[in-house]
Amino acid sequence: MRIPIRDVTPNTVYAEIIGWVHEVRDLGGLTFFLIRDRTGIIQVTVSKKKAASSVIEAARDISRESVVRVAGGVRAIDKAPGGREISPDEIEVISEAGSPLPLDVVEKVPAEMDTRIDARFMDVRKPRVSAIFFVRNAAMHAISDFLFTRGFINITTPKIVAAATEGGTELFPIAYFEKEAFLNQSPQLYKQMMMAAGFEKVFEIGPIFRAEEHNTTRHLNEATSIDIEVSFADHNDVMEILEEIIAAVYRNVADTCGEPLAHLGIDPDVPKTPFPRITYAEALEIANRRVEEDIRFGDDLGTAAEKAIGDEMGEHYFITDWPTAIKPYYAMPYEHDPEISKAFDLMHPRMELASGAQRVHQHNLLVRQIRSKGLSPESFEFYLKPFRYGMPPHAGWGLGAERLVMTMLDLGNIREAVLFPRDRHRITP
Ligand code: AMO
Repeated sequence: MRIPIRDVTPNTVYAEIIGWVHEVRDLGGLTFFLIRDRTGIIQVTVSKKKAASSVIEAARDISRESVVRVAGGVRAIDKAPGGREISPDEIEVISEAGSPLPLDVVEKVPAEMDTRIDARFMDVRKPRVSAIFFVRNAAMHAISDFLFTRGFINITTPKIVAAATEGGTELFPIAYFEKEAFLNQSPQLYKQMMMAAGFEKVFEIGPIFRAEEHNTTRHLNEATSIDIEVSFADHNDVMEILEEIIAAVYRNVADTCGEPLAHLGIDPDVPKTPFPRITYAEALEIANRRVEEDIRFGDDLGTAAEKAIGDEMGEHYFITDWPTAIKPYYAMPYEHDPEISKAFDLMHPRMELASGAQRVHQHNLLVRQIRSKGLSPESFEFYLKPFRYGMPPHAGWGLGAERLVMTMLDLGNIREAVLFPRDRHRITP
C-alpha cells in the first residue's frame, strides 16, 4: 500500500511510494533517483550488481518528472534527504514525462514569471512554489475557522451584476443575453443587504473582478476578497476583528507550516495586536515630512506616500478617519464633522491589505451620498430598497487574500500568490 513519502523514516522496514522523478544521477554501477510527492523527497538507489533485472530494466529509461511507483526495503543512510533511502525491488513507470520539460523543476535554471505561469502545473511542482500555496491554504483555513467560531454565516453572492459597486469605472462588461451586465468588483452591496435580512454577521471569500488597466506587481484583474459585514457594530468593532484575524492567520501558519516556511526560507513574526492606528491627517503629515511631495488633505495616498508611511510605521497599522470625498458613498460620515468618515484601511508596511468602514444605514443620507458621488440612485434601487424597511447599523471590511499572502511571505510579485493569475495580458492557463 502506498504511503506518503514523509512517513518513510530511517526506521521503516519496507515502503511503497508513488511520486514524480525529481532528479536522476547515473554513476555507472549505481543510479540515484530522487522521488517527490507533496509531502517530501526520498532517494531511491538502484545498484546494477544487486538489483533484479526487471528493476534495472525499468530504471534505465526513466525520465525526470515521470510518475513512478517504487517498492522496496528502506535503510538509514546519513547523506540522503531525510536520512533514508529505498533499495527497490519493484519500479513501475505509471505515467511518462516527455522531454524537454517546459520548466526545470529542480531550478538549476531560474525561469521568467511568464514561462513559469505558462507551465504553472509544473512550476507548482517546485517545493518552493507549492509551499506558497500550502501557506495560503493554512491562511484561508485560519480565516474560516476564526469566523465560523465567532458565529459568522458564510454566504455566496452573485458575480454577474447589473451595476457597479464602488461607483468606479473599473468594470468588465460581459455579454448577458440582451442585457448589459458586468463581473462584480466587490460583494459590498449584497453583504450589506444581508444585514437587512437579519443575518447579523456574514462572510464571503470569493473572486472580485477589477478592470485595472495598469500591470503592476500588486494588482490582479481577478483577485480573491475576504469580506465580512457585521450588524450593530461600528468601524472600531470591525477593525478589532480584522487585526485579530491577521494575527490568527500568522499564528496558524507558524504552527502548521514549518516545512513550507523552511522551503521559502522565511519565518514571519506574528504581528502584535492591537495594531497602531493613525488618522489620515497624521498619515499625510508623515508622508509630507518624508517625501518631496505636497500631498493635500483630500488627495489619495500614492505609492510613494504609502511607502514612506510604511517605513515609518514598520508594522501593520490602520489609517482611519478618511476624507468622505475620497471614500465610497457607503462610508459613514462622522456626525460632528461630515467631511471625515468612519472609514479605514489596514496597511502592511509595503501596501494596503484591506479597507472597510462603518456604513451609512439611513436611507436618505445614503441617497444623498450616492448623488454627491455623481451616481444615480435609480441604478441602485435593488440596494436602496432594504434601507427603507429596517436596516440595522452595520460595519465591515474587505481583505485581499493575495496581498495577505504576498506580504506575509515577502513575495516580490502578487502573481506568486495566485495559481492562475489574470492580468492585462493573460487569460490562459
Ligand atoms: P477595496 O476596493 O479597497 O475595498 O478592496 C479591498 C481589498 O481587496 C484587495 N484588492 C485587490 N487585490 C489585488 N488586485 C486588485 N486589483 C485588488 N483590488 C482590491 C486589496 C484591497 O485592500 N467594498 C470594499 C471593502 C469594504 O468596505 O468592505 C472594497 O472592495 O487588498
